[in-house]
Amino acid sequence: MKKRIVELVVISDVHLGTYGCHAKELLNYLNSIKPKTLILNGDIIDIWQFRKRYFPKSHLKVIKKIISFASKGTEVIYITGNHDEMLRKLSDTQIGDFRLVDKLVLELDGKKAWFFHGDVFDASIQNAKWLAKLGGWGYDMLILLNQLINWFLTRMGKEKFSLSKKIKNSVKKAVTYINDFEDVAAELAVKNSYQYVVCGHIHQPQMRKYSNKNGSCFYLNSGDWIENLTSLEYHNQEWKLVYYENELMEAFANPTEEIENIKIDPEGLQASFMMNHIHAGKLSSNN
Ligand SMILES: [Mn+2]
Repeated sequence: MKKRIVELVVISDVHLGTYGCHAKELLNYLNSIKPKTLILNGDIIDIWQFRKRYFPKSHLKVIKKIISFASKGTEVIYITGNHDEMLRKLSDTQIGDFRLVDKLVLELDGKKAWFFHGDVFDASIQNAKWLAKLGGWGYDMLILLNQLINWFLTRMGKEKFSLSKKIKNSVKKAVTYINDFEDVAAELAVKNSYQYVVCGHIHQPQMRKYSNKNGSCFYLNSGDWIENLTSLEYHNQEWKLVYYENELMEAFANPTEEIENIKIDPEGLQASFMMNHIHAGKLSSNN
């Protein structure tokens, strides 16, 4: 099976370590591509909700796959999000082909592209509180409940449905918030003369042109791997919003692939984050 070579791939909001995360599908997708640069635009590992009882093998495999990309010549850039904000204390670290940053500007065929997660707008956009908990405990439980409902629905021969999408679409506030988020990001990009602004955070895949009296830009959002299963790909001077397609990508699954040789123990991972905080002398009193 031939892997697709892609210049630049952006994924965000994977939320590894939560029930809603579609790690298997993400792994199939990652196995189907060969990116020159991979941008992880925030909320990849959900450190907020980290619990040692839930971190399945498939989630570890995603981490292993990312490490394997970095060791085989893919430039991997991890941009921090709010669910992995603990990593912000380690920002601007570089280990080989792996880089950790809070934001990033790249030049793509003479055009400036601005990448950041997007939670920076939470304080300034009205109604943000409503969705600020996106990926939080309640949301994860909602996804779990939804999986249960869908299990029954499928058994009864009925179609699946998405509880959270239904809630999001019916709550006007949520729709307004998404529009506001997109406009605020795009407006800021125009102001700073960026041609592309690429965010995550709101779990709403998007690719659209924005214009105001000062100019225009393209607003892009890589979506998430909880509900939408999407990524952004830039290749041959063109952006594409890619939706996961099981028929196309599950052929890349590698069931014999073993992860035994890589030791990531969630407890140890958490401990090492703590150690880093202590070493940096930045452990705040409230966590
Ligand atoms: Mn986020």
